[in-house]
Amino acid sequence: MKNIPINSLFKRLTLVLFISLMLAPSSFAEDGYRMWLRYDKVNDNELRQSYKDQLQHLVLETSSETMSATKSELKMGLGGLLDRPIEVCSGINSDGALVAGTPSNSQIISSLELEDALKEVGPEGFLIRRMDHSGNKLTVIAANEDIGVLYGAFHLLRELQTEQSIESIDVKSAPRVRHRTVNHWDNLDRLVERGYAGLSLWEWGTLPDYKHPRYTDYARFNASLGINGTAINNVNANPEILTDQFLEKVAVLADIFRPYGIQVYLSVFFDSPVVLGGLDTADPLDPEVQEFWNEITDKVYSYIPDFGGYLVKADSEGQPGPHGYGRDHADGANVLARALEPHGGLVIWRAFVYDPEQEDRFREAYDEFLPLDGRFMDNVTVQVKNGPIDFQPREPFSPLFGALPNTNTILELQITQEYFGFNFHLAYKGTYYEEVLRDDTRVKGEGTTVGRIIAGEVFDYEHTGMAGVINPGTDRNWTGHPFVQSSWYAYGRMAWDYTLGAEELAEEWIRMTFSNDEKVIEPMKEIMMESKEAGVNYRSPLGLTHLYAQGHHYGPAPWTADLPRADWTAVYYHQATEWGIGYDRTETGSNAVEQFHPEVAAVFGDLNKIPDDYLLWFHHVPWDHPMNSGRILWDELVHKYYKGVETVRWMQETWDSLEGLIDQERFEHVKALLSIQERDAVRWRNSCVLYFQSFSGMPIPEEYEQPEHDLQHYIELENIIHVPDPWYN
Ligand code: GCW
Repeated sequence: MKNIPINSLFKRLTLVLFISLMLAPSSFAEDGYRMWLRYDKVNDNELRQSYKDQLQHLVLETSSETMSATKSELKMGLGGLLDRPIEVCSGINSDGALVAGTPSNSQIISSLELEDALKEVGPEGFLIRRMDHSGNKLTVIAANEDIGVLYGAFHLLRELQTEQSIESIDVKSAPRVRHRTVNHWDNLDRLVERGYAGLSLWEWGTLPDYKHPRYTDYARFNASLGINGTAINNVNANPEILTDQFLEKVAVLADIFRPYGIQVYLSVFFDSPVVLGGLDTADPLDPEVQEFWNEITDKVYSYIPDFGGYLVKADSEGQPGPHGYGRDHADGANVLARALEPHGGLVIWRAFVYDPEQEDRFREAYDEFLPLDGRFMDNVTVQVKNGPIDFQPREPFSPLFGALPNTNTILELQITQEYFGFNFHLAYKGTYYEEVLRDDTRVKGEGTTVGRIIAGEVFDYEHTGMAGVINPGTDRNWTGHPFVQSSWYAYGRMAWDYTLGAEELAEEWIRMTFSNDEKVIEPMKEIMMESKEAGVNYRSPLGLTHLYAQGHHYGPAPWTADLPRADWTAVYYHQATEWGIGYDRTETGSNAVEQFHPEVAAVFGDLNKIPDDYLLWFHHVPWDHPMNSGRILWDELVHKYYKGVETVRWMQETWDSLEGLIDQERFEHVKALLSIQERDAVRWRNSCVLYFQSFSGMPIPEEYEQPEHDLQHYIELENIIHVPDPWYN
């Protein structure tokens, strides 16, 4: 080796090191694992300094499990955001203390005379304030219970993550509904029904011994939104979940979630008394069946003392239920409710039912549940899916909201993208949730929104709540498509406060998950806000619905006709003929419109009043029906389908403008997914337009790009390519 002077060798090595650092992938590759709790350093130096001055040390006087979780979150969050470790002290040293606690666990908090304000926030709410204390300026997070302190800590961290001034912060926050749950459709073999993000999070094989760190992170993400319950297994339930083998494992998950205020619920199989108990019936009125449920429930509580309760899908899509024994849903729910009652547990009974005998699937849930109002025990709540058919990209609100004054009723929403392009398409559902929550049922006059009903502001519900069907799995970013995280986020925040808007939540999420740079926020927010409607337009505009290929629910198949059940076909939903299209749910048809309050029915039922978005949900109209735009129905339909594709192309261009402004990993991931989405949107559009054209016989106006292939090509495509990833076929 040549004799190189040490100085020059050092320079060369430094250069090599510098170049390799520039070229090497960052050791902090942004893979999305941290979701919205990234806690990266606040970029704005001045703001960071002001946070540092105001939050110099942390005072936390106790160490319950929840307070320890609070402490570790604040240490991690503030350490990252302020780029320096935060000192934890037992008392106030100087200006700039952050004091967190309850009047009973903190002497400082109890000396601050916050009792009156705390009375207003209940067991889970919190206050955040800047206050003076013996000449020192403090930031205070105060609550009645430890869990409120944890929620307050997440709130304060969010203020910093979104770069808000906390100089004169004054927050009073309490959840508007009691049960803010997420539902997993995870099977015990770890496949996730409608999952699209890998295998189930729950490693049954290594539980109860190995506590995967992911379980704690999962709890943190949920708690940061105020989620307080999780049903961890599929509603198409495997009875085995109630065996000791599984309960021992579930108990470990419950232990991990408990400090984060999250109760575990289990989905149960209605015929468990037969399958597990060896009885020859699961008749809910049989005393032996009652005894079975009492005993097994006592056992569940011996493993999990704060167990939340049972979630049940019964007499629905092949699941057994009380109807099999000549009983009704109330009988079925009450046998479980009686078993849970001594333990304070809840039955969450789903209203997702439909019957092949029923002429119009739309009507079924309402027709079955309405006569049962008032017959469910107090510790039962009926979980109503939105909308009345399923989780379609657009549905009118379910008429059950407002129709059950004497039955606790909660709203079920879908976060996983079963009908929105799986993990391949970008579809922020915050706008969808906002629509539903603000829909006006009119049952007690104007402003009787779905949100107010499920919050118990209209009827005296004891168990209020919302449930979100989430899909996280073993994918590093939890949700498959990075933007599914945003729907989870919006859902959780709206479950806490149904009055929050989709747009402000989109912005919060972007700031926390991607960047506080306005150059990122505005375009990304626009993409998110347009994305749901784009999905509606290229799949099923103007109130069309359920045009999916059967089974997987991904690609288009409006031609699906021959299936064992009519209500599984697409032709059942669109009813296209040479004369026209749409499902007549007015008096001349199934009259499902009568299930709504008369003021709502008067709008949905009237061709002149119904908004375009719902037209074909309720009316069968001719192809030349005049629309609000001045176009005839056929032209409007074509226009919407093309608009859907155009919006996706606009989303692609807008996304491209973000290159260099966000991390390259997620930039490229989403860019690739958007190109899949564009390809699929074109396929949807062409399939539907060509298929409906075979009835209308009308042309696709010349100004539009004409479909590349004929209808037959798209029909055959259904048999070749179901979904981009054969895993989901
Ligand atoms: O939309 C349908 C889904 C099923 C699901 C069902 C339900 C869990 O296609 O996969 O089953 O809804 O909500 O029970």
